[in-house]
Amino acid sequence: MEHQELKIMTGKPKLYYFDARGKMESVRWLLAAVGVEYEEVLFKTAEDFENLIKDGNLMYQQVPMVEMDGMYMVQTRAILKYIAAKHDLYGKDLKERALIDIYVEGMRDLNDMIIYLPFSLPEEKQKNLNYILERATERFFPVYEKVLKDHGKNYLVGNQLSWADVQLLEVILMAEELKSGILSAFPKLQEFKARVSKLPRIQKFLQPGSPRKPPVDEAEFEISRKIYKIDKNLLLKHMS
Ligand SMILES: N[C@@H](CCC(=O)N[C@@H](CS)C(=O)NCC(=O)O)C(=O)O
Repeated sequence: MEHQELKIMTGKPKLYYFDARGKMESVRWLLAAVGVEYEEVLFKTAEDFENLIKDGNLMYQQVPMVEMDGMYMVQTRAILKYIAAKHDLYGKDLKERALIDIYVEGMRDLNDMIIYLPFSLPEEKQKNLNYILERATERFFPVYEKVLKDHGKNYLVGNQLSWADVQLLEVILMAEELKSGILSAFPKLQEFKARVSKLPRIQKFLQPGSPRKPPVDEAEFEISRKIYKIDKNLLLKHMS
């Protein structure tokens, strides 16, 4: 037992998820941005997931789970906040922290819509895609474009890299996968993307062969439906 505890305290963080982006991808991004190496337990079947639940460490019988610093951490936002705070990507005071939360929550709204797009009913998919593109270009991206333009700094908050910048680059790249020219009306975001992509740790994460996962394809979508036992009738009807 002592030996086991020591291993948990000193080992690399261990990420438990299925072999896809999903909710874990932002955790992968943030760990990459702070230069922390990690291991991944990537399960592939409903049985693997059930076994993980039987181990008893998934508080809500849900993943993502990250084994880190002697804790079995669940709930994506809690995990991300912990990493951001631990590695100084969470502002220098309460107001900066609130701003980072405000920006990140908007980005997560957009990020979640994109993650859930494959769960659309086939006949609703195009409509949902259009809805996401409209929200990205008319609601979310104008906010971050204006922030960067108004303060003229390189990063969103406090003139230094924060969790919000890492999350913004992640969601920009996801949105570009849906529509390549989506940043055409956002010059500040284009500059931001180029700048942050060049930070050495981020650049490394963007290279082929890194732990970054590809967009979900049909096969992965079917695997995830089986793992989490998502019924066909539960597919999203109207994203809006
Ligand atoms: N609020 C949780 C939601 C986690 C969640 O929905 N996880 C899914 C996989 S992405 C899951 O484990 N589903 C199985 C279940 O809910 O039984 C978080 O953000 O981490």
